[in-house]
Amino acid sequence: AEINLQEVHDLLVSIAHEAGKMIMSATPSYLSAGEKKNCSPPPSKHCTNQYANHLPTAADLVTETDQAVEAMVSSRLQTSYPQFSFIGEETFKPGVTKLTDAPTFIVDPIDGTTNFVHAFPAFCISLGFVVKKVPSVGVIYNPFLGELYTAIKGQGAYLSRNGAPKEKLPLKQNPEPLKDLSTCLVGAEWGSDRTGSNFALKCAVFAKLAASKEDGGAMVHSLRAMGSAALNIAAVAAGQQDVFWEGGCWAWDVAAGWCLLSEAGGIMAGGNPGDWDPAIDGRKYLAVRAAPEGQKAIVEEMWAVIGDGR
Ligand code: LIP
Repeated sequence: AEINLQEVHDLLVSIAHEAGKMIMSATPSYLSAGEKKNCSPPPSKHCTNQYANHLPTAADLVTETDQAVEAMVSSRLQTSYPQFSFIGEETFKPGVTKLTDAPTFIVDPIDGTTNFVHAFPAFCISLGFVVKKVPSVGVIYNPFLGELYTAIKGQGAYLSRNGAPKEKLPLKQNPEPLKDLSTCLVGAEWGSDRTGSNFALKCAVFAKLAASKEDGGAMVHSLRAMGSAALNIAAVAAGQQDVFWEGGCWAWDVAAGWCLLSEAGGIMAGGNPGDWDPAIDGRKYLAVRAAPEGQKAIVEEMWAVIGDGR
């Protein structure tokens, strides 16, 4: 039977508000936050998650609130849609959890956990719904700022602030063309993997983006690292950032934002369906905002800078 995406959307919005209350009433502490989220069960020394591909680090935080919110979300979804699949950051099992063509909820209970524990106001709940691996509903809610981003495939993307009437994304109704990288505000994240060649590569990309033309760089307007992939993608959908790049995102970081972005006229390059399964190590995402022209040129320019990091 045809899936009623509006009903799915309405449920996700209601869940996002409930999650927001849980998140805002929590008192997280970085002293008590645990590490190694993507290693479950937590190994004693080394991360056994073959897909995470890194040793556990103190930059990969998880709190009791992440786990409690995911439990609430999965139980509400299970009650309403027992026939649909569920992938959640906190219950993902490496090598076992698979993204299939089945209708699937993909959930990050708190995206930007590091910000959450430090009370930096850029964290959110990210609720995606994908059908045949195509992002079909996206709901992202930042409870601190009261910002609710929503999208349904084919029906546009929207932002509502503190319950005010929703505004269509991108917020600028006539987005300017994208000239070249030197005129872009670029979101790029440090991520939690700070080891070896992967880390060196990230640093090299950041340096190339920021450096002056004389020094062989792209000299972008500036770099931002907001600390939440979902909010980064939402910002690109809104037209507040021109580009977002992060190597190493997981399906739950991007599923909801991807729907917003496509509906707002932006594009997600390098992560076409089939290449974004959490069990595939092809987790490279490049988001570019809506633009009457220049989108493709920016993708090419970014790939040239990123090189092997793609
Ligand atoms: C985080 C991301 C952040 C990224 C980190 C991490 P979490 O999600 O959204 O942008 O750099 O690697 O994945 O762990 O807070 O849900």
